[in-house]
Amino acid sequence: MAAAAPCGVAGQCRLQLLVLVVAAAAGRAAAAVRGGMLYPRESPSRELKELGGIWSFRADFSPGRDAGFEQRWYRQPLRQTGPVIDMPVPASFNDITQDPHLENYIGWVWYEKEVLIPQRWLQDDLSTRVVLRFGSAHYYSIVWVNGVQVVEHEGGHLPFEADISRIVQRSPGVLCRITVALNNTLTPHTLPPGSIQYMNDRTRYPKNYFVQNTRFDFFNYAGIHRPVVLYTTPSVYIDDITVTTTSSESVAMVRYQISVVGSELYSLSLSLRDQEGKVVATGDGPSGELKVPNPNLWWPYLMHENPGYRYFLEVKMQAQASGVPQEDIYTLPVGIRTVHVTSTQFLINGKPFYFHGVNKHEDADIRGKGLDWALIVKDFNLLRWLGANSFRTSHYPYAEEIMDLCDTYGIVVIDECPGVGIKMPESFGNKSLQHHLVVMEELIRRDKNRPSVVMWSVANEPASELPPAAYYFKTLIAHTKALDPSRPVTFVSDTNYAVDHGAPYVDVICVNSYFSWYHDPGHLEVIPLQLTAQFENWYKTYQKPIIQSEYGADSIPGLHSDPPAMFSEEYQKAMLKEYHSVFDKKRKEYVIGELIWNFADFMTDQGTTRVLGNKKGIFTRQRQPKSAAFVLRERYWKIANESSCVPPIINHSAHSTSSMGLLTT
Ligand code: BDP
Repeated sequence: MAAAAPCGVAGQCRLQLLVLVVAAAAGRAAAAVRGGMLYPRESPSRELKELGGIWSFRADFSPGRDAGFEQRWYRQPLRQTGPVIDMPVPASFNDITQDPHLENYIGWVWYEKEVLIPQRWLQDDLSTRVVLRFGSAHYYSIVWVNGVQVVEHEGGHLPFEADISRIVQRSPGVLCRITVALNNTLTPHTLPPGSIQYMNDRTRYPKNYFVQNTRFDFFNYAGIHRPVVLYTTPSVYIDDITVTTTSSESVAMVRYQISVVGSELYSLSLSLRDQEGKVVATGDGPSGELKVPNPNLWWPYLMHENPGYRYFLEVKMQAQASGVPQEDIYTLPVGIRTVHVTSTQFLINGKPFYFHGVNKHEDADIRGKGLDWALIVKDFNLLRWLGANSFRTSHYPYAEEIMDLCDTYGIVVIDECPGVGIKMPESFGNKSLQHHLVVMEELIRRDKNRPSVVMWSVANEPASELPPAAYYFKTLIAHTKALDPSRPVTFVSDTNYAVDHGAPYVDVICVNSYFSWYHDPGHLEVIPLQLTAQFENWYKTYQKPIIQSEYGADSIPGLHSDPPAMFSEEYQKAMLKEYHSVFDKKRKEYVIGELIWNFADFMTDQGTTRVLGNKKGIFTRQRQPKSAAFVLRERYWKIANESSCVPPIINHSAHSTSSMGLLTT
């Protein structure tokens, strides 16, 4: 990815100007995360205002990319410091205009929105708390409200927020100006890592030319990617809720822990309602257990006729703040389910679960990685059409709105953090590790209560053959387990089983392989031998269950060749069939899942192996099926039918959308 020159001085200086802010901030961010990050939900005590739509936008093309800071663009409306363009939120900014410089821009961009705060939020002096929350922004964000800095956050893909009550209460009735400065520069210590390379050979590159190098295979889209909201709570409020569940046949226990901020003097009462609204258990106090007789368990899609069953835990807090009574109510959906791993199986509610699913990306035309409801619902319809019961959030946490639908539909998730492309030795040092620990804290804080999340993945294809990977993964996985003892932990490896320093610490072996594609291209006949050896070697070494976490082949839709040749639809299908025959043998033993790479074609950096992106999708980027989608559909429904514990859940009657409707009710 190339960009305009950042400054007219020596290379080292330019590097500092662009990268230092992010690098310094990365160092600062290495503290444990504090407080909760409950998804903003309306309740009798909480209001919500969405700030999506058109924001003002400017990319800072100044030589050092630092004009915005030098001229303090946050102190006045953005339009007063230079030209602005309209920018949709949520969306990546890269593909919105026709300007290739913006598409490939690296450095600081500025967003701004002016909002009117409802008068009633400001009336009763500080008893209403006003919070500004970003679902995610990529990569490094600094936010000001009315020119006052309110929050700084490192990392895309995860939410952050700021209490802005005091600032907005200072000037009731006037527009409140939200300014965001966002930097997409990646360093060896960010997640994902990257590096800026200056091209100093003046015979080959223009003055001040630089590129950003990454070691991952998707376009580094940037922007405000997820919803921005303002929400209220009382000044004494429910800050966090943690729920874990256990169950036997006839009774389940829902263990809870609640934190309240703003006062020491409060009372808490809880009621757990079923889907009919009937109260099935009650409790009180900041921690305890709720006993649920004859529970409806949360089951994965296709494992039960009523998958994704969720109860609703209503938490009510009452307190006095400066003599004024305060009440806060938050309702958390709760799925009751257990997860266990044995040396050969993955058990959900005590029953063997086989992952037949996909790897995805948040990626689409125009909006890049921006949240898009139409796309989200379409993707869930395709997943269920396919008979997929699971996916991995390759290679970063997905939007909370997506995770909600996984909980609702019973789509099982391997929740991956943005630890992708960790290849440079310096990315295994302490600085990177500290940041990685914080990112896991943020991810677990966000997703810990989600029944769909059955395993954490701390990384994808790191250079785990490097000796420092041993300490790195030992520490990272131990930290993750300490934060959440209820879920297994993995990372996804493409390293040889004999030299992988991280594998000893995982609960499940997740392995990627591209036999007949990156290895022995064109030779489908090698797959059975090589894949069998892959499984046997890993199992012999670790006696842990194995998921084939990626396998795939690019195909250009409409390109045909018989006998199958690479990039044709026939080749993608033939590759699938070869892999499947081995899976079918090994799933009787210890292989517990298969996740195709990839659900849909997606955008990448330009390169000689990419044709407008990665084409390993079984759907196109526009979500039309390639031939391989039908092969996989046939297979997934067959597996589901074989292993289903309840007979008539599957109507396998091909293509009608109405049959799909029946399946999901
Ligand atoms: C795997 C990576 C994935 C790539 C895929 C590919 O995990 O991100 O997109 O290869 O090359 O190694 O298609």
